[in-house]
Amino acid sequence: MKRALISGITGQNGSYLAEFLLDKGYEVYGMVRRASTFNTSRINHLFKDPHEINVRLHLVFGDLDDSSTINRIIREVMPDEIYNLGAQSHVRVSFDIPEYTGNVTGLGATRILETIHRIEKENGRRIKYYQASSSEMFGKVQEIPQKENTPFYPRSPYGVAKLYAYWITRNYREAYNIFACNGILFNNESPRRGETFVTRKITRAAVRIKDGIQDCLYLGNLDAQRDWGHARDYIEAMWLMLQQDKADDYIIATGETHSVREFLELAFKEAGVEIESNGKKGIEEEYLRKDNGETIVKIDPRYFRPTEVDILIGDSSKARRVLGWEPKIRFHDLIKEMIKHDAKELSNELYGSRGKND
Ligand code: NDP
Ligand code: GDR
Repeated sequence: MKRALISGITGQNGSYLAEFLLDKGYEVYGMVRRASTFNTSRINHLFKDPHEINVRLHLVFGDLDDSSTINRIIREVMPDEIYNLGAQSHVRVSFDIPEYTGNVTGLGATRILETIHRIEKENGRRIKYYQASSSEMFGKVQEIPQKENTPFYPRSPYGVAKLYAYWITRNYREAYNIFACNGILFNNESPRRGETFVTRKITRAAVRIKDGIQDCLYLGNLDAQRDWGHARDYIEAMWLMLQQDKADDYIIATGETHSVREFLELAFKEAGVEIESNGKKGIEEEYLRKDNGETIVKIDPRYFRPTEVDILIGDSSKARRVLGWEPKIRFHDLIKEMIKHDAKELSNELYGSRGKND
C-alpha cells in the first residue's frame, strides 16, 4: 500500500487530495496545526476512530515553521510521496504578515526537501515531492497566456515566497536528483474554498442577500481577471505528476480568463438576484438590485492590494500532452455548484438540516 504525507490537509485542496488518495487505496498521513478550536471540518467526513481496523487516514501535529517536527514526522511516516500544500495562502494578508508568509510558504518547502535529501543520502530511500506552486509567481505578467517558461514577476510577499519555494524545489531536483515537481496551479475554487477568497465571499453573500440575511457585500478590485478552475480537477494533476518516470514542472489551468465582475454578476444571477452597476468608476461604483433598487455591492478600498495581479490565464498544453490531464468542470458549472452548496448551507443554518419546507 502506498503511503502519502500531506501538509495542508485541512485546507481546500488538501481535503480533496486526501479523498482522492484514499480512494486510490493509499494510506494517508496529514499534518495538522494545533488550534484552540476544531480546524478539521473539511476532512471530518474522512476521519475514523483510530481504534477501528483498516484505518487509512492518520493525523499528526506539525507546523511548517518547525523543522525538528517535520524531520521527525517524515522519518516516522516514511512516505512514498509528500504533497506540500500547507501555506499562508492569502495574497492580501501576505502584505500584513510578510515575514511569517516567507517563513511558512517559502522556507517550509526547504525544511521538507532537506529531510528528503538527508534520508535519501543515508539509506537510498526515494521520497517523491510535490510543491504547490502558484500562478501568483507570474504576477505582473510578461506574456499571455503564461507557460512553464514565461518569466516570473511576483507582486506580493506571497508570490515572492512561492517563487522561493519553486526554485528550491528545482534546485533540490537538479543538485541532488530528488524526484521533486512544481505544479503551477492557477486559481482553483470549490464549495470548500475559504470564505475570504473572492469567489466564495461572493457566492456566500449572494445567497445571504437573496434571503435577506445580509444587506451588502463589500469588495475590492472588480476588474482583476483570473483563470478559475475547480479544485477537484486540479488535485488529480498533482497526483499524476508524481506518477511519471521523470520529475518536471507543469502549468495547471483552464485556459479561460474571467473578471471578478463577471463572477459577481453570474453568481447573483444564479442565486436568483438580478443586479446592475450604477456605471460609476472606482470606489464610486455600486451594484443595485434590479427588482427594488437597493444597493447590495459596494467597493471598500481595504480590499485593494498595494500591488495587484491584473490578469492570469494559463496554457496547460504540456500537462494535457504529458500527463493526459484536462479540466472537466467549466466556469459556469463551478459557480452553479458553489451557489447550490452555499444556499443549502444557509438553509441548514437557518432551518436545520431538514430545510425550510419541512
Ligand atoms: P488553504 O488556505 O485552503 O489551505 C492551506 C492549508 O495550509 C491549511 O490546511 C492550513 O491549515 C495549512 N497551513 C497554514 N499555515 C500552516 C503552517 N504554518 N504549518 C502547516 N500548515 C499550515 O489553501 P488551498 O487548499 O487553496 O491551497 C493549497 C496550496 O496550494 C497552498 O499552498 C496554496 O498557496 C497553493 N495554491 C492554491 C491555489 C488555489 O487557487 N487554491 C492555486 C495555486 C497554489 P489550517 O487549516 O490550520 O489553517
Ligand atoms: P488570489 O485570490 O489573490 O488570486 O489568490 P483571491 O480570491 O483572494 O483574489 C482574486 C482577485 O479578486 C480580487 N478581489 C478580492 N479578493 C478578495 N480576497 N476579497 C475581496 O473582497 C476582493 N475584491 C476583489 C483580488 O484583488 C484579486 O485580484 C488565490 C489564492 O488561492 C492563492 O493561494 C493562489 O496561489 C492563487 O489564488 C492562484
